[in-house]
Amino acid sequence: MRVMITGGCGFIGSQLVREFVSRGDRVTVFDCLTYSGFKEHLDGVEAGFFKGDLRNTSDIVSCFNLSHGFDLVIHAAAESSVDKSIQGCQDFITSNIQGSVNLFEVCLDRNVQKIVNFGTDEVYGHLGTEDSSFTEKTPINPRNPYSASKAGQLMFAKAYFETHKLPVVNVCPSNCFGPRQLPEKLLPRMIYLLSKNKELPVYGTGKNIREWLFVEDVAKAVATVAEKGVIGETYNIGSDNENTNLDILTILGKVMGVEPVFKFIEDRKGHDFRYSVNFSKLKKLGWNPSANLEESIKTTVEWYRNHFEWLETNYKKIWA
Ligand code: TDX
Repeated sequence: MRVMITGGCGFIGSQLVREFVSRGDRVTVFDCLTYSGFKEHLDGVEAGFFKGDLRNTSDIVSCFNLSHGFDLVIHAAAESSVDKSIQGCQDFITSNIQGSVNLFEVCLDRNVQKIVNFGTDEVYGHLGTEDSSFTEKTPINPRNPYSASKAGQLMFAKAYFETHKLPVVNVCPSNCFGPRQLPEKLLPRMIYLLSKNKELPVYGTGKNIREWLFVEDVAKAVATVAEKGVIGETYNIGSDNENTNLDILTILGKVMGVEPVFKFIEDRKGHDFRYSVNFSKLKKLGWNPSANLEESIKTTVEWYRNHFEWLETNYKKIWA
């Protein structure tokens, strides 16, 4: 199959590229190499590359022309940092909403068979400790600029499916972690600081809960959805590994052999308390998460130890 993966030089995107290449697909990466895109994430991977920006429809059209079209498009490109979106959200609106709509238009025009569109669990808002997990029927209720932009993207996908019969299937994964994630996110940031024996800046009380999902499981879930997902539907992707931030950092410290020292700092504005996803709909397609939490954190730490220069350079750029 001819597969286009947007954001294929990013953290999740590059894992998707490895997954689909290993399945024998002909993959073309479309990426505009912002601060979160790295061509070296694809070293040794047999995939085509097109440098383009989803905000320019002409770039998307050129990519389609060069590759003589695509059967499947996986749309993983996104501005994805909640903290960054709180500082300013113009890029989130132009990339996640306008860029996605541009892509949908070209997919319609060029008769793509299927599009897997990335949402996120946080489009559903947040939960209290006792609430039941988000299902695909939970109303969309974003609470920060990033999740509002992803909710917009999801809404447009749904509207294009209803109005134009866009063959789109949506996925909403929980918090992903693994090799190649930028240290703007919790785990790689803390891997860096623990390596340097520094205190860990924890927002608020550290009692916020996330459902931790290994990136290799996400890629396999997307492959399942690409193959069997029903057009027009949304599938949550989760792991059942719910942990408070303090608990996940304690596990991380144990894996790294360092006792974490927490420094409780000012809370994130509008900090979502808990994300938890019910992914029984995806299980019915035959996918189950297979990663063991501690083992996959070990694999992740190992990768960062072997790529410490990359981690340090990006840590300094992001948290300067
Ligand atoms: O330095 C930190 N200290 C801290 O306490 C950072 C970076 C984070 N945190 C907390 C905030 C959250 O409760 O850790 C938790 C995880 O934070 P992030 O890694 O920023 O992720 P989150 O805000 O949960 O959003 C993520 O999950 C859904 C991703 O950023 C999104 O891209 C994804 O869609």
